[in-house]
Amino acid sequence: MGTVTEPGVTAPAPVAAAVASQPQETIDGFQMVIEALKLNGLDTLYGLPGIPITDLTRRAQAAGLRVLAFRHEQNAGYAASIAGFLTQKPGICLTVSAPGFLNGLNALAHATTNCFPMILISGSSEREIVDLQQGDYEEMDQLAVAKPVCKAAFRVLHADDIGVGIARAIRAAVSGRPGGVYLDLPARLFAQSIDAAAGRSTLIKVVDAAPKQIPAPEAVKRAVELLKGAKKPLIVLGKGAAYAQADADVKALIEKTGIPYLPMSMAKGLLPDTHPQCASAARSFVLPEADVVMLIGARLNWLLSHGKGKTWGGKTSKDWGGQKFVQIDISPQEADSNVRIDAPLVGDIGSCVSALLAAIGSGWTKAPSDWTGAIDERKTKNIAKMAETLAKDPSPMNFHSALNVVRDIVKANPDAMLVNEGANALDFTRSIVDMYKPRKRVDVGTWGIMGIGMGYCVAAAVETKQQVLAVEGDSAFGFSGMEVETICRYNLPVCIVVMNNNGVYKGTDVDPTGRDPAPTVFVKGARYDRIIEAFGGVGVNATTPAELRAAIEEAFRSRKPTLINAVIDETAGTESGRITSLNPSAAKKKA
Ligand SMILES: Cc1ncc(C[n+]2csc(CCOP(=O)(O)OP(=O)(O)O)c2C)c(N)n1
Ligand SMILES: [Mg+2]
Repeated sequence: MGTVTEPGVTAPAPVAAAVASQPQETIDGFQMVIEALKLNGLDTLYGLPGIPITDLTRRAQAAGLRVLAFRHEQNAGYAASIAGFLTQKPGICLTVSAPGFLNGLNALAHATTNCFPMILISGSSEREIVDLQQGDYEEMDQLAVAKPVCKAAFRVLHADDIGVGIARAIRAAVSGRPGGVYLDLPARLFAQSIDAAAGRSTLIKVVDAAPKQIPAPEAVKRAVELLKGAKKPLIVLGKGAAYAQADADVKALIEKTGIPYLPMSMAKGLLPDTHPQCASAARSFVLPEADVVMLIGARLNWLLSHGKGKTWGGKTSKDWGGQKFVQIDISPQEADSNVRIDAPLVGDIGSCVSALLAAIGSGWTKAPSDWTGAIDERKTKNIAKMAETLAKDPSPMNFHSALNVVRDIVKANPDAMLVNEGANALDFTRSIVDMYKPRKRVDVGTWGIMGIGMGYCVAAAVETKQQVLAVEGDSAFGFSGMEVETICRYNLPVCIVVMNNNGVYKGTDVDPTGRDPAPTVFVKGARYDRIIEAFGGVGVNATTPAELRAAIEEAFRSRKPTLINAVIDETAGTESGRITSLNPSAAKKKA
């Protein structure tokens, strides 16, 4: 290489002809990918090596990128997806071809469904062989398979198109409504050598990847008019509002209008859950009672009962309540997806909220006090009831007595990241554990998916550098449990609490024939804490709230990878947690 860049030093003179015939400095596909990512500030890869991307992981690490190598691609993918949510930059997941790609695909679909920016980069086999279906090593038409579950999918065949490929993937992932993007990089691409200067000149540093989208003034006016006439207004904050990082303006809008608000699960903490206008503790009162509801980055999907039915004061499950809706969303197609949206406000959440703030000005009459007073009354009653339940100290521990400990710890450590999955372990944590700061709670999201746990823990620790606390159902933990090795290997400050009730929802089911364990139960009295000990982490078995508290506090103090097996009464949970009614058999029983 030295002969090329410094011909005067190494090439003997006089040899003009020889110099001209020397090879020029070249750059290969691997290096182009690395430089394209770096140029765009994408400095962390979540992946799993193998043909054809092993050298990409090695060389990326050598080039100063952070490479987090997982034990299963699904977990790397979930890590990338939540990195996208936390940073507004696409999280990158890197996998091998066919099986590795398919393992990562679940996370790509999850990112798209949850509107998280993510790029799944998978190596793939030789196009000519794949397209003739001649049986290549790990043969699969990955681009075609990825398309239905992602926002956009691209394949790059020539090294001098890598810059464009990565720029397109970045723009697709973060602009408008964010989502998952697939980038197919065939093995042969990595080995291509092209002229270095010419190659580098094709790289693109993406300018303004997620341009602001300013709402139309008449749409702002329409929304303000609707809010102005409301007697019982309500704001619903979705995880889109958390993603937007418009925290100060969202807070100002809520406080200026005096409108009570409900945070969806991952919007908890956007304002502290203890905020006087937070209506979480009176959810079942405010939804049917409200007359005007403003959705900020929240979709009227199943998590909000589709905006209709009994939850919203409708007489039957299909009936609409009497609410009028304002909906702030970046996608113009979101409005009217489930019920009529009277005032759609299309734009990015930051721009929409600041436009509303400007339109409202200073003379706004706050939400009527008979409405806010009625909410406060319900809240006070429900909070007192909950305090009573939390104060109990049953033996064995139940979800409440264990989560009372988690609640105190999160209150004392508001910067810690909380990862949460399970059924009862999820629902009870969401309602019991108050959050105090934005984007500190990450969980199962739109699909109620199991398996995000350890991937989220890794990314939360890597991206935020904060202590991570994971509250995991014992079933939920099983989906990604092997990544405790990853957590130990990178020595991440992650404390995992496995809420061990011996099974899915409960540990009490039996096989009526007496032959096998019931499908919902696991080995009784399992010691999940011993898993992490195999990798040098700290394992603790906690049977009382006091033991649980001491163990979490020590984990936070030491910042050592820790897994606490919290022994929970196996009779304490309910079928499917809070969503029993979605169970076909449960519904039949009721009828
Ligand atoms: C990928 C995936 N598979 C299966 C399910 C169905 N499911 C919902 S909750 C759950 C596990 C609940 O058990 P656990 O995590 O132990 O929580 P618990 O209710 O016992 O606290 C399962 C398997 C799912 N949501 N996602
Ligand atoms: Mg369980």
